[in-house]
Amino acid sequence: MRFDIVALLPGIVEAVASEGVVGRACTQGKVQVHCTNPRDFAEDPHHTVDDRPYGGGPGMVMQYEPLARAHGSVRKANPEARTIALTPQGIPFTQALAREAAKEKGLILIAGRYEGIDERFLNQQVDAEWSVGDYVLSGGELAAAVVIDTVARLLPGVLGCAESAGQDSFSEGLLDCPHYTRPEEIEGLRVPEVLLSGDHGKIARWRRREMLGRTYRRRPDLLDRTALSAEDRALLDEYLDSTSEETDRERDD
Ligand code: 9WO
Repeated sequence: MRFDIVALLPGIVEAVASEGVVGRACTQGKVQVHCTNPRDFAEDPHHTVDDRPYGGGPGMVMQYEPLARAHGSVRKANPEARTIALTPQGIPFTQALAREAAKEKGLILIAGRYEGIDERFLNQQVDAEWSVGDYVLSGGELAAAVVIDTVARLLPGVLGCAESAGQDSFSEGLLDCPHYTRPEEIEGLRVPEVLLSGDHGKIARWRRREMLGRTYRRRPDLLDRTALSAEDRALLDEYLDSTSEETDRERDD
């Protein structure tokens, strides 16, 4: 899958493409990440890409033409790609959206800067706007990096079997269970005995119960969208009977 990123600070995105899971996927040829700087498509001597907002107000706005020329250039190299602008005004980028995006031949990601992108570019050249959270970053590059990492992990062969197992919980709309590793005890804190039992059925049941309970306590909104089986309901009831809200809240504070 080819990702093209139109960004004024490509180094932020290139860092993601050269390290870890995405870096390995690029080395293996499973993923291609190409950055294009709209400043290279500004035709004035100063390579201007922004200007003052009509109507007044603080800051600068990214101009239509350098973005459109850069976009036109990457579309030639990634013709079947959808074009996504990363903005605080976008629809929430979720695991479900990432799964859909992983089916695409390619993605063109527009990472703006300054106070915004000329609305005419968003209306004319962009298929969708995505937000990675309800906050304003200094630019869209970090958001583009989040999208690339999340989508790349879902592509066939990018993650090993063991790694991809970890995808399951969120793909079901649940938070993950707690994880522990050696030593068995540290500062008087022990690993839950069930995880040392070797009873894989009990361990799976414990993990499922923790996933359901933590999701209920920390992200009830996710549970609202998840149909629970009778077994899940029973596990959730067990969790709620055996833990106090305060304990969970303390963990979250
Ligand atoms: C800047 C700003 C400052 C004060 C009040 C409102 C404001 N909005 C913006 C703004 O949207 N700036 C953007 C910078 C222009 C597009 C790229 N930038 C950006 C993208 N900031 N944050 C994001 C982003 C993208 C995806 N998900 C979350 C945030």
